[in-house]
Amino acid sequence: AERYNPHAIEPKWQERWEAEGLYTFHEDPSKTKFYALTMFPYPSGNLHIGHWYANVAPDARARWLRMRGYNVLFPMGFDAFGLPAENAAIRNNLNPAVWTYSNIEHMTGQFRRMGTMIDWSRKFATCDPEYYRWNQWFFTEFFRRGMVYKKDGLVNWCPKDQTVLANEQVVDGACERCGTPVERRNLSQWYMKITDYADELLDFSDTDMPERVRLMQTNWIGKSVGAEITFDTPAGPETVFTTRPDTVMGATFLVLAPEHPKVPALTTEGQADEVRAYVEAAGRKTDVERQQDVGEKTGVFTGSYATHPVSGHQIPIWVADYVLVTYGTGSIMAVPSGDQRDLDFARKFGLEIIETVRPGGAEPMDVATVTEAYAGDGIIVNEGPLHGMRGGKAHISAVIDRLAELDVAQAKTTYRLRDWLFARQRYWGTPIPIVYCPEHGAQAVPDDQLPVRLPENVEFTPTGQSPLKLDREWIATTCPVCGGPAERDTDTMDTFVDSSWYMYRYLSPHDDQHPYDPSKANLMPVDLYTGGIEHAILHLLYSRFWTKLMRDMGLTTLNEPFKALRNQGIILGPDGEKMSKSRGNVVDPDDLVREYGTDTVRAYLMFIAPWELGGPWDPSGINGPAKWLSRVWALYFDEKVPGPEEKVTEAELRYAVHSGLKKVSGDFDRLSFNTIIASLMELTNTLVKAKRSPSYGTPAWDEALDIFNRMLAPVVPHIAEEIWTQRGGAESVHVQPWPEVDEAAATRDTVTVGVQVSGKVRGEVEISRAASQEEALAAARANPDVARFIEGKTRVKEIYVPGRIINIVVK
Ligand code: ANZ
Repeated sequence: AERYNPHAIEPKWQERWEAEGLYTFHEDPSKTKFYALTMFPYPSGNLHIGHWYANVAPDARARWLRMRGYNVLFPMGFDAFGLPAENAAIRNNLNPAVWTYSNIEHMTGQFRRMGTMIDWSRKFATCDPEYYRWNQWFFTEFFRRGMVYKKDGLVNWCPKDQTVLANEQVVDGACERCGTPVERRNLSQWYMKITDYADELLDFSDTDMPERVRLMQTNWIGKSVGAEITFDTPAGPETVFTTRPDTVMGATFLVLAPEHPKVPALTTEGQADEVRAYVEAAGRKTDVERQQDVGEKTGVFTGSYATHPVSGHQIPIWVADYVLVTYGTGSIMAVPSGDQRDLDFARKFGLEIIETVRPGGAEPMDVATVTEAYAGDGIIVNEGPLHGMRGGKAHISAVIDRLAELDVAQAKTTYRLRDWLFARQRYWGTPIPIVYCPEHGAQAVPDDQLPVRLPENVEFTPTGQSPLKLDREWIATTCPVCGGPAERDTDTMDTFVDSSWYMYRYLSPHDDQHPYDPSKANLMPVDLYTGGIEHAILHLLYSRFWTKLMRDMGLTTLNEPFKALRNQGIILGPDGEKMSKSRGNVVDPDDLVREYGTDTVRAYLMFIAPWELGGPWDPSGINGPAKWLSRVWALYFDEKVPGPEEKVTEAELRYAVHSGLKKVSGDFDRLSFNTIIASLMELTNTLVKAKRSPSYGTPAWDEALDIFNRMLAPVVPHIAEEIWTQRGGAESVHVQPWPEVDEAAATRDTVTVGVQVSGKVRGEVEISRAASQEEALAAARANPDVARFIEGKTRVKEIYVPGRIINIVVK
């Protein structure tokens, strides 16, 4: 027989599947829909091994669900706006659109060679005007509803990419994309009111997300329940935010962030030089450096004092960079006995320490020597209005009520989350559909003028300044209110806008009346969304937010776009490091496909590691799956080869097949892909043995080949299809039902059965519950206790009552 040659069969099947529209999704009310979605790639030029890793296993699972009778929607597109296209354009002096669309073309070909069941009729790129038109439509709707607004403020600026960044795009003080330290600039920018949804975004009850993702989003939103307390200072009243108003009696000084606007007014002449030098030095540090707990606390006294609102004592006002201007009110009441940072600071600068909350039964705090602040629960020990009340984070509401009666504090909830700054000073994005009229101010571009298209004939400047700024012809327009001359906004939208709602677009990718056809709403939510953990905050938070906006506009009834989310791990280079061109440890999937074929690469990527963990690439490891598929091929197509006889019984074969099937189904359900491949390999071994056993050629053997063929289909679709067809399958294996588990055959529990010879009990045998009559009798005859009584006699009748008794009648 022919040897397994993936290169002969894989392109053939890929073409045929496509020509026959095998994977085109059609709505079918008789089936349950399943929307499986993998995060769409950026069209950087090539699919790398990470894309394969992220896509192959979800594809196998989508195929499995389809065989199980679900109507599976499995689309793909391209997240096509963004800086790399623009940078490439500047380098090579070619339009970003040309670069982007040629990359999309190439990567679509690569996806096809991956042999996925993607429905390509739904493909789109977010840089298509037919797509970004709806970004603009959403923008104008939000603008009318007051959900987007423009405001001046300190923003993050990347000097390399020459654009502002959202807070979410600043990682450790540097640009998420290029790693350049981010500067602060005062600019007028567009924001989206994500903070209106902060509380709702903390509620995950309608979306099943991994704990880690929920935690990251929760921390990002950073809800703090506490109070505001106002202190009188020489520069006017100063309000602080505190989560521990119960410790107010222990507040022995105030601390202002170096950028706090009251700092100059509070600085006395004698302290002026020192304060100025300190503020300047702080400006050179990033927020992260400033918040790190390591290192000595630094700070400087302003020379002024505030009045404690309860005790009336004068307490010093300091400036220190561990207080951030961007959080709360930019100032704190410092409580050294309750907060470690404040204690370290007080110790260093010799400031007063007053015990506040004492745990039950404990000795009073020795404020002269204490080095550890007490942040837990207890009793408030200070003389005054809070004396004897319970203190600690869980007990602040009674304290706030008490302090509110005295007009000292009021309840306040603070969030770390800021509104989403989503304007970018770059070219390759969705133009913001706003025009500025000298008479009527900022006006949304009317619907019938959308899309506002990006101009195509533009000059790119090497400084990276947006060509939109230079294109006077494009900028000049008319006011939708008065028709007089007006100018277009030259900013473009953050690309995270594009990915915030793209999952809806796949439902009706060519709709030119709506962002998506409302009659397809029943196809949402995405039942399983898969992608990298790097999107835990940005993309996922924004898309959850967007769905809530759409819900409040009546465009969906859903609270969440994703019913469930799962993250895959990362495939590292053989050196255990992240793959990168500069390290030279990159594995190219195209090379692997050329050498081994797609099915082998697919199987290896599922086998290499637990999918959610990932791990280093082992170059020799791929030989395992390659050999496996050759054995599978030989199993079906080679003649029965002579060799040592094996003893796989029909019952054992059926047990192996059905228990394996049951295990693989469970593993698909749990997304445990590596164990699926392991089970299939193990089952192959049993089948190879069975081929040289008495079970060969029996009904159990035929059943095994049929079931195993279907089990292969989701994982290695090409070889499975070839086997299926050569075995006479008329329709594709990929439209066959997933086999049913025969529960009885899948359980190995054995029974002990008594054996009678001519009515007298002579012994007992242990056999499988699923054993056939033939197998049960064979076991009985082989039992030495029984054999003695039948030796040399003629067996006239043999009866097996399954699971109960065997009777052999002899003469
Ligand atoms: C007094 C106090 C006593 C505090 C105590 C804590 C413990 P979270 O939970 O993160 O919201 N804080 C407030 N604004 C700040 C700023 N701009 N920069 C740095 N720290 C700031 O933290 C809230 C607590 O962090 C607030 O409660 C405040 O210190 C500090 F035993 O006030 B606390």
